[in-house]
Amino acid sequence: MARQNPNIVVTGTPGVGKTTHAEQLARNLGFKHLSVNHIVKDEGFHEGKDEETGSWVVDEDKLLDYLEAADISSSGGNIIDWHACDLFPERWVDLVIVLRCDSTVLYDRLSARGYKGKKLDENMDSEIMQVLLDEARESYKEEIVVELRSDKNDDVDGNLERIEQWVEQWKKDNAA
Ligand code: DAT
Repeated sequence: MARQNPNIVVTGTPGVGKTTHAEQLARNLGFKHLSVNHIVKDEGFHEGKDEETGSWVVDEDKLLDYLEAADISSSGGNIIDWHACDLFPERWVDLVIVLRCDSTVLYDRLSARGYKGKKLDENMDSEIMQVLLDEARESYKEEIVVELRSDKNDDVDGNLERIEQWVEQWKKDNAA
């Protein structure tokens, strides 16, 4: 059966505002917020932390099995929040939001979070080189990938409004 609500991936470099957007979107829309970071940690879908970067080494097969079992594809109404997106099958995904942030703003956010050294440098490079945007464009159809700015609080309000309007339209277009 076709899903009644769209599934939305919110992606971008750490610190761009994925959690901020995903939490509010889920609340406003009555959707489920799937924080992949939390799932990986809580369910132990990792092989420890990378020594140099301090990031989890994720067991993607276990993660995908878990999401598959959660019936994402047919249930709909999920906001999947992660700093990667290429592993989610296209058939699960209706919209991919790639959040972008000015590099000086991101530097301050990541420093405030305690990132330093290689972990800080790698994430800064990733944002400057638009790695996540390219990954999203390579993995999904062009028309479902949307790049949004997340520098200021006002950006969040505008982005939420825009995404919520898109959801309304999706529901009209996909009404049974
Ligand atoms: P992510 O989940 O992508 O790692 P986050 O939502 O935890 O990012 O945000 C990181 C920090 O930046 C957090 O303190 C909230 C703040 N922030 C995020 N988006 C913002 C925005 N558009 N304007 C101002 N602050 C923002």
